[in-house]
Amino acid sequence: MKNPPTPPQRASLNEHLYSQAKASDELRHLILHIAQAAKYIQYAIRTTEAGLAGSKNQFGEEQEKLDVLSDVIIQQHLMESRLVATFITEERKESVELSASAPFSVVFDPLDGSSLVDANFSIGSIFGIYPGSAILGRKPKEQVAALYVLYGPRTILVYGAGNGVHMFLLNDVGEFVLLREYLGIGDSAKNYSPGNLRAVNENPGYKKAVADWLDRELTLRYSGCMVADIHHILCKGQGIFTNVGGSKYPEGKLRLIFECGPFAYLVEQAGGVASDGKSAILDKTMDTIDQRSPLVIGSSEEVENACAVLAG
Ligand code: P6P
Repeated sequence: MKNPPTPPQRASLNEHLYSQAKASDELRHLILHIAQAAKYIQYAIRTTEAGLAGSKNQFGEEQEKLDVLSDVIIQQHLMESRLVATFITEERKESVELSASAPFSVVFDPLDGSSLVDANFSIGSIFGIYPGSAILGRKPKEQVAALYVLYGPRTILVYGAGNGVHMFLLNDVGEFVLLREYLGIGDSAKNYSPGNLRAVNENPGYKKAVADWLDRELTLRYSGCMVADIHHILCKGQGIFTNVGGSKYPEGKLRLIFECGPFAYLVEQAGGVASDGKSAILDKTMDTIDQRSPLVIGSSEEVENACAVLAG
C-alpha cells in the first residue's frame, strides 16, 4: 500500500479482532454484535430507573427491570447477527434455539450484580462463545472466546479469543478502543476478594482461608459484583477471588455455565488459574443450566494455597 494513512492512536475492537486475535470473520462479527448490545445496556443503566421488574428468574431471584431489559437487548443482537445457533441466559430456564446451521452458541449473564445498580456500584455482562449448537454436556475449555463488559465510571470490554486477553474503553463516540492488551496475572496475590462470606460459619476450610488472608494482611477488595472483582485482578495483575459453599449455597452462589466458565477461560488465558477447589473449572462438564460451582480463581500460587486450605 503506497503512502498508507497514519493508523489511529488506539486500535478499534474490530481492527484488534482482525489483526491481533486473528479471529475468523464470523467470530469477529459476533463479538462486535455483542459489543453493540453492551452500548445499549450502558445507555439503559444510565437512563432507566432502577427497581424490581416484579418477576423472578429460574433461580427464584427477583429480576431487576434492568435484568430483563439487558436480556432482551442481548437476545435481539444475537438474533440479528444470524451467527448464533443456541443461547443460554441466566434469565431463562431453557436454552433457546435460533438457527441450527449457525456457527456459534452463546452463554451469558446479561447483568451480573444488577441488585447493586441502585447503589451505583459497577456491574457487568458476561459472555461465553462455543462452536456449534450444543452447550449442555460440553466443558468450558471448549469455548472459542469469552468476554465481559464492566459498566462503571468507564465502560470497559475485555475479551479473549485464544491469543491473549485484551481491554477496550467505550469512547465518547461509541467506539470500543484499545486500552491494554495481553493482560497477565502473576503467581502471587496481594489482594483477596472473598464472596459468599456467610459460608465461613459452616465451612471450616473457608474460615481458615479467610483467617489466613487476614493474618498475612492481604488487602481486601470486594464489591459484590464478580465482573468488577475479577476485572480488578486482571487490571492489577494479581489477586484471588472466591465464592465457595456453605449451608445456603452448598456449591457456592455462582453458576458454572455463564459465570464461572467464561471467567475461567479469560483468567487462564491471562496466566491465572480457575478451580472449584478440587479440579479445574475448564474441565467441568456443564450438565444443567442451573448448575452452580465453587470458584477459586486468580493468581496460581494463591489459588493452590487456598484450595489446600479449603480441602482441610
Ligand atoms: P455474595 C452477583 O449477584 C453475584 O452473582 C456475583 O456477581 C457476586 O460475586 C456474588 O453474586 C455475590 O455473592 O455472597 O457476596 O453476595
